[in-house]
Amino acid sequence: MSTQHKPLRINIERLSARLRELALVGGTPDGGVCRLALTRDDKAGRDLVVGWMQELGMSIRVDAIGNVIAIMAGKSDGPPVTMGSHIDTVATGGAYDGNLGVLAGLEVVTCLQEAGVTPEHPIAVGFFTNEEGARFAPDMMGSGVQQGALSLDTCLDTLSIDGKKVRDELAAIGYAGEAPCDFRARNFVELHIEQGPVLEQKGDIIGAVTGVQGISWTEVTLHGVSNHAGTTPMSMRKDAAFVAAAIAVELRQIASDFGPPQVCTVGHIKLEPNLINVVSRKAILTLDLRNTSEERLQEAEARAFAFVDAAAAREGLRVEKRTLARFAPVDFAEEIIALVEREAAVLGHKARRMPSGAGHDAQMFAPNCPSGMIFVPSAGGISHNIKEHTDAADIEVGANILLQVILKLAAG
Ligand code: HGY
Ligand code: MN
Ligand code: MN
Repeated sequence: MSTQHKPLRINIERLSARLRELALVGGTPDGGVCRLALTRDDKAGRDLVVGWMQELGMSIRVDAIGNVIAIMAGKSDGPPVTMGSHIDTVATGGAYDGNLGVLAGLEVVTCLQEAGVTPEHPIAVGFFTNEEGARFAPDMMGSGVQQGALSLDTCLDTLSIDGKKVRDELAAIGYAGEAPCDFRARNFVELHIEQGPVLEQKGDIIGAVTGVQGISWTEVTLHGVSNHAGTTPMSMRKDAAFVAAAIAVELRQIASDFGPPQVCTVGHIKLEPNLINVVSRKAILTLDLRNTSEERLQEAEARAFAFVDAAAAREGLRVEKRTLARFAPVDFAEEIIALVEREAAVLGHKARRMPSGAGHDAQMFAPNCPSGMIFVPSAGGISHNIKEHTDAADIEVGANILLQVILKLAAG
């Protein structure tokens, strides 16, 4: 690796301009971003980022689940030191969740090329299909298939919440790639917004992420009997909406009884026929349980599922449960966590060690190579919300630490 006289730094104006340009793809009138996985907007976002990868002369591989990996050659061959994240968003998304990790990776490569730096090991930047899991469950689908945690065929046959198959939507946007889903990295480092309040509340700018908490997603379908809201005595009802609401209340109680870091969310409830004067014959709801402890997560699941069965039985409902996602907690590599801390210190910042409450593509790489994440603050701790924001000054610090971490890892 050639020597440098002045330290390399990222160009925050260029990175910010690209974040703004990508945020316009799937931009919503209220200033948010809706770029759900495998939609036309996702295709447009993918095409834009692939164009930037091509401008950098990177070799690009698209695999059978639509993951895109761009590679900058090193002096030697072998698995690349890899950065990346996702560019699909939830429906009420912002400009930074996922997008920052991908575009900061391209910014790092741009800096190295401008400085004439040829790394010993190849460097890659990737974006992974359907990280959010909002349209197709589970989340981290693309990176999970690529890194061996999920089955390609099962995922390709997965139906979206709007009744479409992954394989068909992938083909429709032209990202059903030829490459096998077998990419392996030498290291994986993901820059991401925290999406929570910790860094901001503690007055820190950098998080050295220690791992990702366990995630349990379940779809519950309750079958009742529709009936007249005015004439049906309460004792005769088989009311799916009532039990769905009771489950949502119980999940809040579980989180309260367990205490942090246990979180429980009912984010989706669909009623049929969903009319003011009809007792619901059907309710479909989703349970999202998370904890940094696998043991406590299993305890929370057991209590939640027992409540679902008992509440349904009391109301005389038939119940079906379907697992949508189940990932155990993941620890990141101490060598990467420590490297993030060191490079943050060199730049004058103390990195706070902290777990991630959100799932990330990095957790899929962790079993296969030393992996880690760098967090930057989310204003107000807000994410999955159109008001998601991170100051450019904080992004600049995080991206410069990513640059230095990658320089060290790629130097071998
Ligand atoms: O749900 C999550 O944790 C991530 O946003 N996919
Ligand atoms: Mn994300
Ligand atoms: Mn997200």
